[in-house]
Amino acid sequence: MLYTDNNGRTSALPLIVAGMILLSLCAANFAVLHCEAEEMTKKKAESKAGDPLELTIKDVKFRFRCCPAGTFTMGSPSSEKNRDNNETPHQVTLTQGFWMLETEVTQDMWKTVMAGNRGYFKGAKLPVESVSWSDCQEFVEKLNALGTAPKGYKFSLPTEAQWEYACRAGTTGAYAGDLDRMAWHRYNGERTTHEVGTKKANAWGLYDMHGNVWEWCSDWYGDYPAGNVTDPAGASSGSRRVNRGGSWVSDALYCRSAYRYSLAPDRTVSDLGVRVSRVSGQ
Ligand SMILES: [Ca+2]
Repeated sequence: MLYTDNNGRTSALPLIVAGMILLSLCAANFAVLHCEAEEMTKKKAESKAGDPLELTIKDVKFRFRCCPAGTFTMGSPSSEKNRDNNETPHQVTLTQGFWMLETEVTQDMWKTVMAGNRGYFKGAKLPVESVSWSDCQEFVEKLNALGTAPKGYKFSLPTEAQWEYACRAGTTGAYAGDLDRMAWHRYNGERTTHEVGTKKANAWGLYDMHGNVWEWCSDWYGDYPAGNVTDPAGASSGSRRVNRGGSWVSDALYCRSAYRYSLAPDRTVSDLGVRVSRVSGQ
């Protein structure tokens, strides 16, 4: 659009000036992202289990904890009390480290990305719940579209194996520590969700992996493989997606590190939320 001044002359000057301002603003944004990218890359190379990484997305802080590449036993031993038959222990190797969100996704985080709140219980620091697996995929896609993950990284729902690896944080028992100190569950949860991060974290600094709300994983639910596996991503197809960790309404046995549950991907429940991870990949 051309500009006509008081003397009747036409000029593209305002447009040029506006363009220059816009370009300088974009350059500033790129600079911020560039710095973040360098910082993240540097941290990834040097990080050890539990190291923090903080992103600010539209003024809301997303804190992640480093889960380094490694091997662990997924599932439960036959000696574990209240175990289920679908928890066959097997060795899992994760060849890529990843960054797990320190807490469940809060309603604050959800609103920032999705422009609308979800949750039967309302509160900025409460975990989002009553979200379907499909809703959570949309959340991840929008989070990626914001461009806050540097080139070579993306946000994702954790795989079931990544989730259990992060939950255990090197432990091998039924829980990653003292359940009552770490989890809001049926007998201390007072029939509601609780603000994230108010119980004790596990050894890698992750809160509420046990209890508060169940967490969707990316996998289709299916039987575990017979032998040892590398970077498993669940069944190739199915009708239900995996949920992990138990909730404010769960008996303790459902909060076990190895316990597996699943629901149809369109289901929404007031004790089922989500946690995201940041992984390598385009
Ligand atoms: Ca949880």
